[in-house]
Amino acid sequence: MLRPQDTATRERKSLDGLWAFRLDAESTGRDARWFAGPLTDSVEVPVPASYNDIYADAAVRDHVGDAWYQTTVRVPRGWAGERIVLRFDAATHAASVWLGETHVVSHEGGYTPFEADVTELVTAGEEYLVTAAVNNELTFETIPPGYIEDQGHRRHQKYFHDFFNYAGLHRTVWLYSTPKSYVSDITVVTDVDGSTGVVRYAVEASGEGGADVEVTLRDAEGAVVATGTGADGELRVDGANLWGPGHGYLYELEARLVSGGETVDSYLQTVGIRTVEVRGTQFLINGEPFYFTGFGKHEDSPVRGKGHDDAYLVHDFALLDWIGANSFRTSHYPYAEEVYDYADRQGIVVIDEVAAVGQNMGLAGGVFGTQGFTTFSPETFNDKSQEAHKQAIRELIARDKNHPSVVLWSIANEPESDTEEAERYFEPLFALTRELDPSRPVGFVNVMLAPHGKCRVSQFGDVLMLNRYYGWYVNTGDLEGAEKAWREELEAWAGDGKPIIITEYGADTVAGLHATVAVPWTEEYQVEYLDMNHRVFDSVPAVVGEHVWNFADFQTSLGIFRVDGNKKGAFTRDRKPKAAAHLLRGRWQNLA
Ligand code: BDP
Repeated sequence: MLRPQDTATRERKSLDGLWAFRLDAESTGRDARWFAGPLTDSVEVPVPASYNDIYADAAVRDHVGDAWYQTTVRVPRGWAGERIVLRFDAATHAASVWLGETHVVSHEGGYTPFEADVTELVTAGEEYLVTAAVNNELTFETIPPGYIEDQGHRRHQKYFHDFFNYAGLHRTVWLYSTPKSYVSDITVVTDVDGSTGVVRYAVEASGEGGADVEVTLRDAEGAVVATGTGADGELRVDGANLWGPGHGYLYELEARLVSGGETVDSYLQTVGIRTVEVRGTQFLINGEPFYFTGFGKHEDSPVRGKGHDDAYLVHDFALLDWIGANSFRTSHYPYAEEVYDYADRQGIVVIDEVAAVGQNMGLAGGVFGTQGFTTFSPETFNDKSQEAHKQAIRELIARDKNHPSVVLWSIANEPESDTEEAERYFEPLFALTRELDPSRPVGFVNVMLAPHGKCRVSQFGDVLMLNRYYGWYVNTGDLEGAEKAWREELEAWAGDGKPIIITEYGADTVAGLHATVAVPWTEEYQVEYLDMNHRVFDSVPAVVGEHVWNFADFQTSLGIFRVDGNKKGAFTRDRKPKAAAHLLRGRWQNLA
């Protein structure tokens, strides 16, 4: 799905800013047609942002159900005769949208975009109400899952992951124009042949039709390096400047629809020429072994929650650079598209993950206090859940397929994976991912409860991604025992002959808490814990990457085992380094 752009033939208008906002705990707004006029009894809310932490109000923070957003938009005068589209970069977790009194689109899935063609509903120069009912409820049939507990005095959202269930309009909302004949999709897959870069493209056109496709590929200086005609084809670039880790070199593919010598539509797609391949126990980028250093991250910051923020984007990447990290995982959902664009330009490598986190009732029982469920059953994760999961994979790949930074798809985090039901549930999801994108490896993130020999899903992955907490959740405070147990398990996995990425290892650490003899929660313990892990990784050649959990401390749901959130960050929530950050900096700069 293409992002809105300003080009010679297109314009866009951001609807970000303060919108009217009203909670609807009783779910009366839809029947009462709150979209039909200005939202009464409303306050103002910033877009983009999560609404939860904006006000000093527990009812907002813990709200379950619809939250109504409304703004007005004037369609630019100059857009007469154009196709006009209303687009939400994300609404967490589901939304229904009206333009004036007309329902224009509904969408499920909190981290991928959706849009509505509103051409027939608007007149250029006129003003319209845009209303969205954004729903944050999680069920066994949503990705991620959860369930709602009716506690009499309130409905309480339970879920099986630790990060706080932030909700709202987390990303930009756009009104944009395209011509009536328009480029509706572009797919680019690259290859390298000697010193020649190969760019295979496919351009989809929609609308009135009758136009031919022409493409021009330009280098970073704007010089034309290749041209082509036809809806799909192959471009060759002699002496190509490859995209690679630390080298965010991008070409630009201009796709034009041309009719009678006139350009009808033009869309600009950045292209990084690179290859990705798994060979034996190696992960190769441009034919060179790549070792991932970095973090599992979260979209999380004070006040704005999961709202996208360019200041945090640039700052977080500056910290990745400072610490010597070359990559991160978008744990546990697709991030804002700005993040991938920036990663492309910065040469940062991304493991891109769907929002399938928490499909594990074994883990949920112990850690999240939500006992008594079976993971895969008609009442819990069933065919509808699987269909939602498939849709989440489709939308992820449709959105992110052209980013050179994305080198690996992660289709779930720590699901149950040691049962026959799990095997049956996941096999088709791997097949779907490969069918949608044969050009990238695919994997899922394995949990400690399904160790080597027990896991029945890792057989489907091109790589093994392991989250392990030896020395934290097990062998707590006993790093010697942890080291022994961890090495033993890792050596067993290495026998599978696939590359292994340690996608999580970490220890909760309160910044400023110290001890002479390292004990859990102190900065000293986090340092010794990481050191121990690194000794283990360095002794197993199949390990091709280490992602510390987490980049920064982040907010979690209430509970008795987190104090103001998850404290496994190398940085605090406000991005100050803990002692561990200096340790990592030494190691990763050395590895680089
Ligand atoms: C893992 C999860 C991650 C948690 C982490 C933790 O993948 O989302 O935050 O554990 O407990 O199970 O810190």
